[in-house]
Amino acid sequence: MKQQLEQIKIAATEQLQNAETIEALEEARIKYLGKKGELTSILKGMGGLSAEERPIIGALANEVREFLTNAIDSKKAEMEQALQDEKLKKEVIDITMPGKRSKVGNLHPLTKVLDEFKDTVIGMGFEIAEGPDVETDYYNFEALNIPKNHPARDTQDSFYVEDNIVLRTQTSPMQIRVMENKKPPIRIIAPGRVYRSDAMDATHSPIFHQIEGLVVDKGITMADLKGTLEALIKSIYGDNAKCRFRPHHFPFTEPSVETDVQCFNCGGKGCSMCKGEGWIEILGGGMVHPKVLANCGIDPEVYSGFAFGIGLERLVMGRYDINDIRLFYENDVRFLKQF
Ligand code: 2NM
Repeated sequence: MKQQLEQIKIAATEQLQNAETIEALEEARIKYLGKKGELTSILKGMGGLSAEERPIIGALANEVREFLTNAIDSKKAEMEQALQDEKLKKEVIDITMPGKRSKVGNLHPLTKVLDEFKDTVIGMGFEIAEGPDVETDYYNFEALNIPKNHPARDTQDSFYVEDNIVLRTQTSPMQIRVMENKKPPIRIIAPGRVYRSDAMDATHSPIFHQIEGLVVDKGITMADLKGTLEALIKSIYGDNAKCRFRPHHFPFTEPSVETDVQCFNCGGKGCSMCKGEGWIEILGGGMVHPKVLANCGIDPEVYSGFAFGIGLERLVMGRYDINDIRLFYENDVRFLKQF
């Protein structure tokens, strides 16, 4: 038995020396020290030894077990340390390397141009008024002097939620609310989504954005309207931009105008962008109809005002040479990241 133990010690030592992985070490541990291991079975067989032999073999067996246990543990610790060192070496961080720039998005072109527009009019003393997309018939039509038989009121042209509830077709209902609640002087713009039952194509969308402006005070005239709109157009298209005013009709303004900007593509000569006209229509406006002022409790004998409305999409399309309105709503990053 003594010989057996010494052989185990030699064989185990050799196996440990050859072990190159933690798994191989574990294998050796099981082989010699495990429940069914070689050393363990010798210890189990000690019952058959004589009283003199038992303590001697027992001591030797313990010594071998301790020797192997220590050898395995220390080799295992060495291997773990080596693995850890290697890992640390591999994972070393080179702090001099350039950082990875994370991809940040950018503002939607509609938002960008609207923000610029807001900055400009805030500089002119306007405030921003925002309100609900869902309106009553009264605020969307009646208060604005839009007659009962007007085509805009038709269910063919507007989206009705219920009999008297409609998705706003312009942002002017917001201006009615402001006029009802605030005494002049009033200087506001009302930007936001508007809804019209149009078929989608390259230049039409049932949902688009409008910016409407409103100024009410004593002594406001057509000259204020022209001066303000000209200043706005120059802020959008540059100081050399030329504009012209043509007579028009809106139910809520009298007199009313449509305003064109000289084609920024051809300089007025006529091209595909302005369809040979030399001018591009960009906004409508006029002097607020006395009935509209009266509807809001503002005395038209004392006060007067002007208002205007601009389609945001049309503005941005002209500015960035975008030829299809649908691009705004598709959220294709290839489009969005260009601005
Ligand atoms: C336009 C054109 C002309 C307009 C009128 C009003 C209000 F509320 F004062 F009556 N707000 N906006 C107006 C006038 C809007 O959009 C093309």
